[in-house]
Amino acid sequence: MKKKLSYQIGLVLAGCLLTGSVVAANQYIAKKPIVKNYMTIQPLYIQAVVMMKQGDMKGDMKGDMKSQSHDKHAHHHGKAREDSDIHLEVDVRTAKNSPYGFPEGSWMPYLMLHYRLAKKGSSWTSQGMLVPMAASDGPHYGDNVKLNGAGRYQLSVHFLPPDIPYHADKETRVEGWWKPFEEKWEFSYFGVGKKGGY
Ligand SMILES: [Cu+2]
Repeated sequence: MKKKLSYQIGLVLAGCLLTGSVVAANQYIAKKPIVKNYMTIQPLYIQAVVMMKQGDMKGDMKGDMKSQSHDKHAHHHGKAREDSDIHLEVDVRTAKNSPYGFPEGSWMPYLMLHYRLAKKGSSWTSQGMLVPMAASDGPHYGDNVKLNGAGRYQLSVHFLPPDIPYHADKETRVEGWWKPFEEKWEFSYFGVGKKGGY
């Protein structure tokens, strides 16, 4: 009886932990997705995640990332979850009537996204690449990111078009790629475990 009760309390506690800190809720950085070059673009963040690649050892990456010579690995998988505050994502999908040959609503692959973060009222900045990856909320460009505490941040993202061929003959041609461009957004971060933060 006693054992059963503590088991039930354990379950309730586990449930609280799950709903409190593990469930991913998107924090959208743009109030509305923007449409640029026939792409719908929405930056957002969730709690920092564990990322793996084919050939990685199964199991908890946490010990893995810390113990072995993982510096070169960390490069491939982005920042380790425990060294990060958020997982920054940019969702890029093909908009209506795209002349580039990608169907509406589909994830836009083969882009290169470089981000820069700056904390308002300070000299703190951080930058890196957002790399393509798969997740339950769909494929996206992203990486784990360490911020500089609660505050107001500016996010700049530089978009490079796909470096792949496109058909150019009269019968099957699509439009040549758009020129590189940059977009800026601002957002407030309230800190790990806070509403609007993680
Ligand atoms: Cu991701």
